[in-house]
Amino acid sequence: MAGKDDLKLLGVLLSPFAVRVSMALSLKGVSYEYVEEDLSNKSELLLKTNPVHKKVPVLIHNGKPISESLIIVQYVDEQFVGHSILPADPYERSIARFWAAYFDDKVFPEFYGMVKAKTVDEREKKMTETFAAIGQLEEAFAKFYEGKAFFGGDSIGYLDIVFGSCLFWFEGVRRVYEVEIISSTKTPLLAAWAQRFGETEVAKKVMPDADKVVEYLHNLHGTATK
Ligand SMILES: N[C@@H](CCC(=O)N[C@@H](CS)C(=O)NCC(=O)O)C(=O)O
Repeated sequence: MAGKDDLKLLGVLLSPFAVRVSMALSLKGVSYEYVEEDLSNKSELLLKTNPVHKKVPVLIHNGKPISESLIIVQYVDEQFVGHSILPADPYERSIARFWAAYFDDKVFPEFYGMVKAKTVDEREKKMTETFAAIGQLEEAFAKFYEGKAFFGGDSIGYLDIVFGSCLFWFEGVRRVYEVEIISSTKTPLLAAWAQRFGETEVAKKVMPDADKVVEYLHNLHGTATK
């Protein structure tokens, strides 16, 4: 199927949501055209293909747009042969979808609130909430996935893509704020998983450099890059 398909991905370099789609396409071995958007001046194509949210990522497959990263990754899995991303078992699939939604509804908003916080107090409040949310993920790993190399089992699956797409952000935040979102002391299972994930071919190929996050954070707060 790869080769016959016209695939265009609208993204921005630092968007973990766009990184998810790149990871899914890369796991499937599908080639695509990547188009970097300027979110301060959104393209007509973005506005036309995602008129409801006007956000990246958007995957345009043979002219048909799909938006929302969790949905796009599922689409890619269903549409292309090769590496399976979602678990085959319906119950396991539901568990993976539950934790993916949890990550996007709970973990990421707290984390991003911490990144954007304008005062130390606000940052600390958001940091506490982020740690609490991440703590739940550690428990989920222990309950559903302990003993496995990845959430997907022996190889990367849906949740690995969903959580793994944010690891470069966690690393950038660690360097700038000296805060470890995932650590071997508080979240040992996730820390070991993150290490394994970072060593995979897909992470090495697709994950942006944490230096870019460091640069972004310094620009955001008007501080100098160390
Ligand atoms: N739930 C969406 C989130 C996508 C999202 O927040 N994209 C950001 C970039 S990381 C965006 O396009 N923001 C532009 C805006 O809010 O106007 C997904 O999973 O795709």
